[in-house]
Amino acid sequence: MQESSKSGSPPKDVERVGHTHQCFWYRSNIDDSFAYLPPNLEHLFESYESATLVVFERRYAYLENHVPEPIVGSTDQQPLLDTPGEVFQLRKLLPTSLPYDFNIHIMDFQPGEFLNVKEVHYNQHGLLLLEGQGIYRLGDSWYPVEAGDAIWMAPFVPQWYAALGKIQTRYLLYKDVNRNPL
Ligand code: UGY
Ligand code: MN
Repeated sequence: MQESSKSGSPPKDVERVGHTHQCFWYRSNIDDSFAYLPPNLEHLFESYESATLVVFERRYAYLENHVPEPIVGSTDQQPLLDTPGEVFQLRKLLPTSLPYDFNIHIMDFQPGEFLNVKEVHYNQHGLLLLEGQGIYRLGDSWYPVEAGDAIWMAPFVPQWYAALGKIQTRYLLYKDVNRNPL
């Protein structure tokens, strides 16, 4: 977003999450902040300075008796979660409870660290590499990736990452959860 700019609204029934490194958020001027807006909640993103942000929008999958709430926070304030069998550091931006039909994972790898599991799962991912560089394997293809690169991972695509270079990798990962994929 440019200095003094405002977003429009998402379409009906579309939820939204925004995450930024350098920006002033609604009620927050902390770097690395995020906001989750449930579907049909009137809002706008307003930027007083120029800012780089990533926004995910998704048509919300309603579930009877469950209502998602708006959330504003910052990555640093999210607890580190257990990652059994893995070495990367994991934080999640949204609650894991049923009202939320996706989550955003923030994953950190030190140079030389990699995913132990070659994952295959029904969930789709949208990934944005925020810091660092490494190799992403998707199926039988291997891609050198660096900060600023984005990846869409289709359901069931085999996936694996190894961090290279001299600084930590941090990536942000959309993952659909809590709904029957069929
Ligand atoms: O949670 C995940 O599916 C995550 N570990 N996947 C990934 O990093 N490609
Ligand atoms: Mn995965």
